[in-house]
Amino acid sequence: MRKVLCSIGAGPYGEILDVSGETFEIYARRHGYDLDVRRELIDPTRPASWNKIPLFLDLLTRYDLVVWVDADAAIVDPTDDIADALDDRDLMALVAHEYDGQIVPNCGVWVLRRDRAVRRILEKVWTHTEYLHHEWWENAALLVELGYRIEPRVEIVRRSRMRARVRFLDGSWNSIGVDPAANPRINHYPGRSREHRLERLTVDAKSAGVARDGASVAGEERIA
Ligand SMILES: [Mn+2]
Repeated sequence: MRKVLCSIGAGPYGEILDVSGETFEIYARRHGYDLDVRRELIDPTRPASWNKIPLFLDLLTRYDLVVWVDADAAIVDPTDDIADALDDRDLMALVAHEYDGQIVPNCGVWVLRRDRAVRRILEKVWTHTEYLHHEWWENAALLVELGYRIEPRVEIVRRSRMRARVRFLDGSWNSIGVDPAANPRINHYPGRSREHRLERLTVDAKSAGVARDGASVAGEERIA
């Protein structure tokens, strides 16, 4: 199976990706992924977050499995391959975060299998220009395509064949501040300042590097 781990960090996100990307390299090497890390937007007419969609459409012509990790996220525990969390029937995988009485699938970590239905939903997501500048960007469009409404709160309102084929992953694969995992595999910092992200990702990258080398990490370098 041809697998690729991808991310985009353009402009001010380049510096963030420099840090998180170290952890992507460790993971890719360990689990036999190609690494496709972009420094430029594919469609600069759209907000950065949307650019993962054309990247997926391109990569899915060459790879059987695409794993996306946001530039503002670090793989802190590379022990397991996220691909192993999918059953044969699963076409995509996401973490759904629980907060404010809602359960919200999040595109910060997104696994996609090569399949016509996956290509179709990506193409439909791309057409939702009403969410171009929504605070959740393409994540809002994906939710709608998966049968959710997003206003006034996120909830399922329609049946969706694709939703039935989405594997909702353990929260450790996309641990965020409002819904933190006890033992994160990926730490993600949505909506945080550049300074906060750089600071936390730097600590994460250090601990990921140490985990690779099998050495112990000094207590003060760890985030509790
Ligand atoms: Mn993010």
